[in-house]
Amino acid sequence: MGCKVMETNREDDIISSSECMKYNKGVKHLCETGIANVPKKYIFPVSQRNDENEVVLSLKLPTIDFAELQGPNRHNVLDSLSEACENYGFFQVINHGISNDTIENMIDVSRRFFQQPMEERSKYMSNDVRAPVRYGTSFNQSKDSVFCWRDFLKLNCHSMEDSLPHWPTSPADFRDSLFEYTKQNKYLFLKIMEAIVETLGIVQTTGENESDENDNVLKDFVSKEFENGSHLMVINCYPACPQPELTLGIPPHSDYGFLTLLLQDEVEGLQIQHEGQWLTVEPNPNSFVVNVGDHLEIFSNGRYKSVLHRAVVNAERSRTSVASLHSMPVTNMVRPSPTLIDEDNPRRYLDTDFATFVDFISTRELKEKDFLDSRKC
Ligand SMILES: O=C(O)CCC(=O)C(=O)O
Repeated sequence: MGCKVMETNREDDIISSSECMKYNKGVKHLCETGIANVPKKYIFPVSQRNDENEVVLSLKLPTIDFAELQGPNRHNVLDSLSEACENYGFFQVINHGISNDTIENMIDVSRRFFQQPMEERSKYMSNDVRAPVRYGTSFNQSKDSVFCWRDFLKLNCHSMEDSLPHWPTSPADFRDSLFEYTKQNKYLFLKIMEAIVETLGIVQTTGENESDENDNVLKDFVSKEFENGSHLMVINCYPACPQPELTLGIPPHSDYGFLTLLLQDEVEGLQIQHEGQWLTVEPNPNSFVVNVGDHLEIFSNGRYKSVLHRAVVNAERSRTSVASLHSMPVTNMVRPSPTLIDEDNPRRYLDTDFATFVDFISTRELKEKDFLDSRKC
């Protein structure tokens, strides 16, 4: 995996190839070798760090009660959903119907995966961004000049028949826990998408009194577009860091898909950019943090915004999060919905497909919303 030898005259800045190898094994491995300071490779320029002197405010995200969304109060919840997607690009979903056991098992088995010896974890190391399972570190380790303080396991989850045989078999309960979680996560995504499509008003429904019929029209639309959609799970491990103020767990980025459903443990770390300020999202047990991805921004012709977010690390506790990124099938073209384009609202984005995105990330160090910016008309 690539690791740049810095072109500099200062000897102490030259990163030897053996050090590169060490960094490519990830931060978990680095911590296991025992370190007191953050190596240079992980030190972000001051302008990109979490400013120690700035008071970072906590944010309670807009809350969407999934149970209420299914009941007579749906109309009001849809208003809140639409407002959250427009103004924050983020919301949290409570009463989502995924059992505590499924969620606890998911976090627990993720932690246990990363606690295994390096030989077990490294079986899944790969340079290939299309690999069905990929263990790695940083954001994009073959391109990043500064590494971030994160290891990850990325798993393809669609289709399940094709993906599951590639998933790790250790810990022994890994596949079963993931299978259950993935199934329920996909169902939740489809139901939230039905609500989002309804808020966008892009599906011709028949009027409020014929709600069963409306339900079916929405379900059919969402199932046709997303049932066979891509589903990538990213299990993130952010080990405790001796000098957290010098580095980041993940640098500012937006997600490529329609929606990301994020499950996080009780350790704080996620920050979102809101009105030019970084705000820390307070973890809320048993809820999902959901964010608008680039594809939904394109599909909604810019009405809903994919928002920059990042993760910071801390000196005391390791943090685990599980991001599930959902979109249309990888062979589909994503484009602004024709119903959202007219003279007053011209098309704002070019058509884009998954292959274009993969080419984009494979050829450069991805920064902030570079990809989406490249798709603007
Ligand atoms: O761990 C987090 O809170 C954020 C994860 C994330 O942004 C990602 O996996 O893309």
